Amino acid sequence: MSAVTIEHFDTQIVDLPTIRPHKLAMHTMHGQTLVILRIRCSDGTVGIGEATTIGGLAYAGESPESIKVNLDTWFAPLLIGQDASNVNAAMQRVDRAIRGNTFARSAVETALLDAQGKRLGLPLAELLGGRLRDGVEVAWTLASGDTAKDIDEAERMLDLRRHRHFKLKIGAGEPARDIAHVAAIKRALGDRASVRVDVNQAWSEAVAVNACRQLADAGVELIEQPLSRYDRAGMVRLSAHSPIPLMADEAIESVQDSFALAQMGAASIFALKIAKTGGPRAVLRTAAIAEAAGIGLYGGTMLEGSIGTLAAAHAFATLDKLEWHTELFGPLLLTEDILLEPPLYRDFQLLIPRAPGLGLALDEERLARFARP
Ligand code: MUC
Ligand code: MG
Repeated sequence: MSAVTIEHFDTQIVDLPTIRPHKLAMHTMHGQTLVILRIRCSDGTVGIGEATTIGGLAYAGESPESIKVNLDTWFAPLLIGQDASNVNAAMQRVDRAIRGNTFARSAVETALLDAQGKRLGLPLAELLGGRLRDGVEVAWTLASGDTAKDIDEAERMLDLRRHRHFKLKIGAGEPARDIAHVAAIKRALGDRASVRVDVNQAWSEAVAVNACRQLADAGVELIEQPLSRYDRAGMVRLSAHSPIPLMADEAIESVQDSFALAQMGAASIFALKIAKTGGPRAVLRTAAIAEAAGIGLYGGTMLEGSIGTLAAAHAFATLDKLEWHTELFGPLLLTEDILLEPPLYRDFQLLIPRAPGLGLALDEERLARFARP
């Protein structure tokens, strides 16, 4: 059998509206921008991948524009002509030639896996060893910036049986006001839902020491990335004192970061994100480190559209334990989907497709409408 080679990279930036503004500590989103990658192979298969970040350069070191330029300028020439059916060899070539750029890398790894799955007739989860669940439970983020609106939104999600875990974005305001906002929401929802908070690095250790206690008293079950991603020692001290667990998110920008954090005892839960570690295959290495260290797992998102969301879902479906569930709701924050059949959310879960590869088909007409010229 002659080798199947990688023939062409096609990249597009797509700007999609969101259902409402989404307020994080570092940025308020009024839309979301996806970078869509298609890798065409010599056997006619086309693998699809996505690289998506939040707020341009506000969240991470890659912007949609830099991702597109780097895919076109550096990743494509490195991989064109290479064996498309050996994802390990292709990603080893990337590892040897390219530093960082985990978002772009994630799109490439996803597209190569999608093509390979289509070629072999296997869904991505099966290509990664096999699914242990047919769906993953999905939390919703309340981030309208208004307490009453957030409570209404949570009630609607409970009625629809779409979400029963809520993550509240705080850190932009005064800590006392933020904590009152969280406590009011938890009081309104009671035992019908779990409430978690994401501070997105906004607090100092001195603020966080008191806030962790107050949030615990309010019934919050976990605190995500309260301190700067660089403050590992602060996270270790805070973890030792906090009555509720801390989760590392921005502090993990590579598989190596996750090892260092595990070794130090900086957090008892890790937010896994394919974009932060460089793809669905790479994110499982971070998961393995966490599992070995007794750290709980949470399936995180960079608020990707449907492609990145399904890529992550396939990977998370292969994990033994996913105690803290996922937040793979990105497509639900967008008013438009660029797939012919949007991902299926039912009974608090996102269902994992069973068709080969990612198990999705692009809606070319919709994609063309929202693609940046
Ligand atoms: C983050 O920091 O976790 C994930 C969900 C959400 O609302 O924001 C993102 C980013
Ligand atoms: Mg976070």
